[in-house]
Formats: sequence, C-alpha cells, structure tokens
Amino acid sequence: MSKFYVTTPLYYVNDKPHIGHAYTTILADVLARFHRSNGDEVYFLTGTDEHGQKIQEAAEKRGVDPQTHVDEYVQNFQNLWKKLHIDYDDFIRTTEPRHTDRVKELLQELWDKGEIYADEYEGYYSVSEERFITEKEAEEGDFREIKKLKERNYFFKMSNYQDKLIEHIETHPDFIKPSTRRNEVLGFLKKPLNDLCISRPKSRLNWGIELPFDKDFVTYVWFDALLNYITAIGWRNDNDKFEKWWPANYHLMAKDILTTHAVYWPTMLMASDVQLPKTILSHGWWMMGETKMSKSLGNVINPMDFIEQYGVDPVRYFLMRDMVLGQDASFTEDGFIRRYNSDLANDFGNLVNRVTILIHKHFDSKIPQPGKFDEVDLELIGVAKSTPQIVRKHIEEMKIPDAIEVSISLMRNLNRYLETRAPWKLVKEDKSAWSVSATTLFLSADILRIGAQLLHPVMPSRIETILSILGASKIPINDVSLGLLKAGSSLGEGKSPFPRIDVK
Ligand code: ME8
Repeated sequence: MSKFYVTTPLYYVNDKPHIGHAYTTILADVLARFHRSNGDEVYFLTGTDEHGQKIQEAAEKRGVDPQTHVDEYVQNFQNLWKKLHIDYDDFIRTTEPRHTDRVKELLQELWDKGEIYADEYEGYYSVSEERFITEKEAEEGDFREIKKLKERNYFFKMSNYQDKLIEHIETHPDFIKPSTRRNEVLGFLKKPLNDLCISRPKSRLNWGIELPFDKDFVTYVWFDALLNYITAIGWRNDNDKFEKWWPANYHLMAKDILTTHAVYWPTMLMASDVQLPKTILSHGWWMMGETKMSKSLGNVINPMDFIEQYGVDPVRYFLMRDMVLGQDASFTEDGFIRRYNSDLANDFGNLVNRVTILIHKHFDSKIPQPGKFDEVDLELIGVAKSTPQIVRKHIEEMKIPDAIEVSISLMRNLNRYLETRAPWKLVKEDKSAWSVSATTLFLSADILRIGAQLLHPVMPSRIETILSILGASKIPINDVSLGLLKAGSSLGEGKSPFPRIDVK
C-alpha cells in the first residue's frame, strides 16, 4: 500500500464553474478512486482561490463586499462537485485561517531571511494576468489590457533559484508531464528569470493577505494560492499529517497555469526548504470550435445543464474518454452523443441487456453452472485476465482514454464471442447444447462484471446499477478476478442504464 496525494488547481470564485473546471476535478476524482480501489491511502484536495483582483472586481460588479461574494460563489463549486460525485478528502478556501496564517508566517520568514526585498519598479502590467510583464511580452503577447505602472513593491528573489530549478527538471524526467510541456518550461528557463513581484499596494487592491512587514500592501494572489498545496495538509501546523502526505504525487492543471506551477511554485518551495512535488501534470484545453472555452470569452458549457439532460456518468465518461493527455479536445454535443451511443449504449449497454435477458429467460434468473471450457472460451478468458493489468498500467501512465478503451474493447470482444456462440439459438436446440450456452452465459456475465468494475472510477453510480443487475453488488469493487460471480446466484432487477440517445 502506498500513499497518493493529488490536487486540482484552486479555482477562482469570480464566476461559475464550466466544463473545463469539471474536467480537471473529474480527472482527479478518477485517479483518487482508482488508487483507493487499489488499496492506496489517498488524499484528494480541491478548493477555491478567493483573493485578488479578479475576485475584488467580481464583488464590486455585484455590489457586495468580497467576503459575501466568495461565501456565495464557493457554493457554485461545492454544489457542482456534489452533483458530479466528486469524492474529495479536503476542500480548501484561501480565506481560511489555516491557510492565511501560514502564508503570513512564511512571508515574514522570507522577509527576515532576505529572500524578499523592496524596490521601485517601472514596467508594463497585465490587468488580466495581474502581473508585471516584460517589454517583449507586452509587444508579442495577447494581453487584453496593459497599463504602464511605476510603483514601489516587494520582490521575491526567484532568479536565485533558476539554475537549481533547471537542474531539478533535467534530473527528474517525471517532474513536468507531458514531455512537450517540460520542454516548454526548459525553453522558458533559457532566458534570465526575473525576480517575482509578490506585493500589490492597497491603493490598487485590498482584497488579499496583508504583508506582515508592510501594512500598505497585500500579497500577490499566486504567492498566496499556491501555498494551499502544503497548508491544507498541515504544513507547520500538523507535522505528522504533513510528513505523511507531502510531496504531492500529482498537481493537475491545464497549460494556462503551467508557468506558475512549474516555475514560481518550485522556487517558492526551495526558498522555504520544502521538498518539491513529484509530478506537475498539465493537460490541454477543452475548446469550443477553435477557441478555448473560458469565462472571459463567455463561450462556456454549463455542466449543470448538460448533466440535467444527459446524466452525470455519461458526462464524466465523455470528458475522460475524449481528451488525450496534453492535447486539446473539442467539446460538442454531437461528439458527446456519438461517443455515448457507440460505447455506452451499443457496446456496453446492449451487452448488459443481452446477457441478462437470456439468463432471466432460460436460466430462471440465476447465473448458470458452466461446463467444460473449450478453446474459444479459453481465448476470451485470456483476454479478460490480462485486461485489468493493462488498465492499471495505462492509468499509472495517465493514459486515461486508453484505459477506458481497453475496458470497452473487452465488451466488444464479449459481444463478438456471443455472436459466435449464439446462445439464443443453442437454447432452442436439444439438451446437449444447453451446457454450452450455460458456459457461454456464465462467462459473459462474469467477464461483463470485470469490465464494469474497471470502469467504476469513471462512472461510479451507473456501474453500481449494473453490478446490482448482475447480482454482483456484494463483490468488492477492487477485486476483478474471474469466477467471483457464483453459479446459482440470482440476478437483480433492471436493464442497462445506458439507453440510446435518439438524434433529432
Ligand atoms: O487559474 N479546458 O483558476 P481558474 C480545460 N485560481 N481545463 C480548463 C479550461 C478549459 N477550457 N478552463 C479552465 C486559476 N480549466 C487559479 C489557480 S492554483 C493554486 C490557482 C481548468 O478558475 C484547468 O484546470 O482560472 C485550469 O488550469 C483551471 O481550470 C484554471 O482555473
């Protein structure tokens, strides 16, 4: 048994969550469920980023104070996660004292150690990214609103850690995944790294954590939010807990916030004498046509509406099945329906109905007693026995679509096996053929159960329905060995929870 600590980004509570936020959180949930079912001890952390300019502006727009705003908007996230069956272990809000107290202590310590210094700085400032940008970035980048600012501020000596960070990335191939993103970060680090401006004068922004050594400033929202990954697990508060979980196995996020996680965060940890996380995993974007789905562009899919219409598990399935790690993916209702109908309604759902209807009709609703296995049976058994191992390997390598595909492909194999055996014809023939169809249906039901169990982390609720239809709800979800469905045990009631979606 080992430990598995996985995190999502802390989402800004300036707006409601959309499919992009749902994706990262479902991915973390699937990994957490998979590791739990493997017997690992799991800590799955998510939460909300509640300080900074974006939040202050959102509250001003609504005419409420920021605290009232965040207390209301955090519920949009918590409600959606509940609806999506997200089984997190902890939800951290950056306005909680368990977080803010530690952030203040660290700021003071870094100031005392000389890791933070004051300086006057004149430069370009991106309003949307809430940070100073270089002249080159200002010329080339896609920043909507840029201001020229001259300000006294506080800076973290990030540049001191540039060489150490490059060395860490080069000697730890799994530190940033996938490798394309790792190369991007190494490319970025070829240029001199600036120190990081970690303060905002209260004259511009007062919704943040006050600098303990200068009451006229609050800290930069990222210098606050990133620390959640250690404050949530008891850093400098509950040492046993911290030692148990840190370093994180995975920080999950999309590529938009890779630099903050792969450059700012490790250097902050180095300055604080804390070990670095094991893997920073950056996935692609869900796109609407050619553009990124994003709050500021307003082209978002509201997950609540989609779930109401199609159900939670099909949405979880589609998001996990259709995004290859590291690549962008396109979200369309047509694509969703096509995937649902082919994998879930046809390959999986029909199989559930076929197998259970035949057992109800010809075997008195009881799992038949198998006879001797022949070559065709043994070939199928071979495939079924090797599948769990392959799924495990794909998940460990973060190839979630491949893990799903292998499980669905087991269903396709079963469908073909049934076509070959045609038990619906055999049962009409003489008694000697009965034992062949009993064997066929016994194996089909048992292997169908294994395929279903492998998909449990992705679709927990509907898989449990299927297991109860197969009379297998008492079999431990993590046991995918063959032969656990006992001959003579009764099937449950019901039919496949994946009815076909008719396309208008
Ligand atoms: O960046 N496709 O919060 P945020 C895929 N508060 N994933 C997407 C997505 C899309 N179109 N849009 C959003 C912040 N995401 C900071 C994080 S962490 C200490 C602070 C997901 O609300 C994806 O995980 O803008 C992305 O990285 C995150 O939401 C950004 O969430």
